[in-house]
Amino acid sequence: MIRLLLLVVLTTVTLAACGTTNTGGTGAGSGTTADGVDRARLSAELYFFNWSDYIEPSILEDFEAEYGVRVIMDLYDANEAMIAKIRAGNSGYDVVVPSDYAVQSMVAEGLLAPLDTTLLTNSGNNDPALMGLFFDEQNAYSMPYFWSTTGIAYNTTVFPTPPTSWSALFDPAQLAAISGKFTMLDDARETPGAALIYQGQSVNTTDPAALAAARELLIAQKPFVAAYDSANTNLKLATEEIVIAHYWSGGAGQAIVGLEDKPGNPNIDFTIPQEGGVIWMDTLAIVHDSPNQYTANVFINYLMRPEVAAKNADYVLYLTPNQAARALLSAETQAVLEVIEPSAEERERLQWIERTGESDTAFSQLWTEVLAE
Ligand code: N2P
Repeated sequence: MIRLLLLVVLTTVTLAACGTTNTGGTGAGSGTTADGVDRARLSAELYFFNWSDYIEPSILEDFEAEYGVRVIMDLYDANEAMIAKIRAGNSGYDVVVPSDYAVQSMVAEGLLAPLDTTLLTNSGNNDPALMGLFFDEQNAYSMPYFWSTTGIAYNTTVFPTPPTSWSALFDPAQLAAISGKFTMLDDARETPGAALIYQGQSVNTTDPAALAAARELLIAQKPFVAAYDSANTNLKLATEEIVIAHYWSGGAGQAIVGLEDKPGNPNIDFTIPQEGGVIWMDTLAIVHDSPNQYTANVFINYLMRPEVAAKNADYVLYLTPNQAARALLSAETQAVLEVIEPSAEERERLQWIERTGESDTAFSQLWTEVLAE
């Protein structure tokens, strides 16, 4: 009985306290609403620099309808291109989507602003196993957005048995048959990385001999490559302009299902070769000289709402780190995830790309040399 009474008293006190807090929060002078957002502090516009095919288009309209903030989005297809613009200063961008190693580089160069964790009330929806990763252990600068792997996407009518080795893309004897019918990513870390993995090296080695061997392999491959392309591999696979590609698993998912403006093709599949592949995490981060940091935090928090993250993942088809969103995914997405989510056995063969030193010079130099050949 005493216990029960105590419970009643405690409940009453708690409710009273909540009431006071709520009244205070929405009180005079402040534009704060029940969601904790102070409308008076929001900017009219927010500039979002994102990878292509990487957000469900109506999400930006929904955000504008709810908060009155117009989001202007520009696209990029490589971390290095994005970083170069931010490094130059006054880019005008507020929110960017750097991958793991790019977060490391941008933090080291002072290119990111710390997040305001008091505004990121939805961050607890993320899988704890995908928070605090090596590139930002406190998530002081970045929130997980999508993750996936890099391996080989292929057309099952041309490859009834899945390619098991990167030799499918690097062995000259196998390349003749697919000459002009395959693409490699246009990426200073991923593409040398695939060559290094094929040669049994770490994707992060800066050993000059290993890098020279990777460069030679890429140069020998180049006459057979249809294009270095990170933007339209999904489309080219779906239309069967190419039959195999060095690609991201989520992009393969997009090639299967299609996007708003790109068709799908059920014959596309994805595999991690026996030598291994890359695992990566793309993140939401705020540019150091963003004039709209409050709005940027509100936008990042919005994208971490379970129903928004689920809508996004249903379209984008990469793997969402948002645990609360997973149960909300469509049956079609769940089926595609079976194809693109690495198995436990595949996970053991995956490597993270890490920052190797100032500006990753060894890799940018190697990649420039390959492109110049
Ligand atoms: C969007 C895919 C970007 C993934 N096209 C690269 N980490």
